[in-house]
Amino acid sequence: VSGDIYPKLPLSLSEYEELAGSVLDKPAYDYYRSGANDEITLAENLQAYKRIQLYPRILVDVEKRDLTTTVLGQEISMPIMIAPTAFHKMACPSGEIATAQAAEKNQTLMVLSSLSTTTPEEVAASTSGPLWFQLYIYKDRDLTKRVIHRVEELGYKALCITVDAPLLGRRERDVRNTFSLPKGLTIATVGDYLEKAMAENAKNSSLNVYFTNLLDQSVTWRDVEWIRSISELPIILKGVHRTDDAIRAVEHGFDGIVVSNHGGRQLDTVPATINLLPSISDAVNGRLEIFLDGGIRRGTDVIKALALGARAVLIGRPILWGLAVGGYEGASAVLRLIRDETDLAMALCGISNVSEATKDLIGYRTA
Ligand code: FNR
Ligand code: LAC
Repeated sequence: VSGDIYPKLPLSLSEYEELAGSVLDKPAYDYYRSGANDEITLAENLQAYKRIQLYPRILVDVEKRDLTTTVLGQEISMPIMIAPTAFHKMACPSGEIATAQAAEKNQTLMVLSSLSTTTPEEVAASTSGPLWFQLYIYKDRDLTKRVIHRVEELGYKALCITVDAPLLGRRERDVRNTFSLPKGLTIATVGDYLEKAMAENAKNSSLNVYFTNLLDQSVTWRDVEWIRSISELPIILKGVHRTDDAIRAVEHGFDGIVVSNHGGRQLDTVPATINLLPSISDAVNGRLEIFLDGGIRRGTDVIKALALGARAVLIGRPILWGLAVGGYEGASAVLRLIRDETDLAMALCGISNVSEATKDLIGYRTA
């Protein structure tokens, strides 16, 4: 019997990417997949996991496995969350609502991007699952404050301030495509603010205009302190690369950090996040929660990140591939797939609980 008569459901997150590439418009696919410049970090985020080896424990009772964990006190069914990514309506018509509902279905948490194509109100109304809000700091501090208070009132449970993007990295495909939001879509959080900025636009991508015109390139630790002073919400800094910055985040009393290089989209040639994690984890020594994103594509990647000190990981692009392939169903299937892979990897590692993923499971391939 020919295999062709069976529907070919993707079997891995990378097969979701392949399929997404065949259904998305080129500018959208390029925007989603690109990294900055030579895309060295983009590749490195994936390669690094291939150099890390696992040393499973034998003869452990793994009949019952528990993937649940907590992030900033919030229980989730697995140590995998949805990273904030822009413009979900480019992937499917219901956009961020499909994503939020996929998160809820899989009992995990979504971080809504500041560059959402759906308002934070609509997203909050569409789910009873936990949401965090990813914040970019605008030059206009009143606008910043209004956004924070809006999401606070809507019940978002934490602010995730992205600190690796004073300007946008240069993704050369987007420049070539003069990437901009397709007609009819807006950055729903700020609405007409963007339209004004775009009116002054010449070429380039509207996204670059957004960054350069609206976002504040002068942001320092003082400004994130200011945000803490005006909000009751826990605050996480996303985009930490260095141990000294991680320690500073502890000293400033922040609740968490995301070890992240923005999926290789900002400064090219920074290391894979998984390689930064061990020393950051040692330096922080449990004083705040450490999350990690960038290149997580397999259940074994999740185990490696946990073993090296992450409390949970986030996935970015794979959710977009799921949305492109099948909207809510596709994003749900992606979460389910990585969950199942993680569960199987746990069993095969000889661990029955996420807290048992410890450093002794890890080795490094030298060649
Ligand atoms: C992002 N990322 C991102 N981060 C953020 O803080 N705010 C944002 O609006 C976006 N937008 C965005 C769009 C797209 C298309 C991508 C691919 C990424 C970065 C994101 O949160 C995360 O750090 C990476 O996506 C993680 O890497 P992987 O899982 O995509 O390899
Ligand atoms: C990006 C911005 C929006 O990575 O964070 O495209």
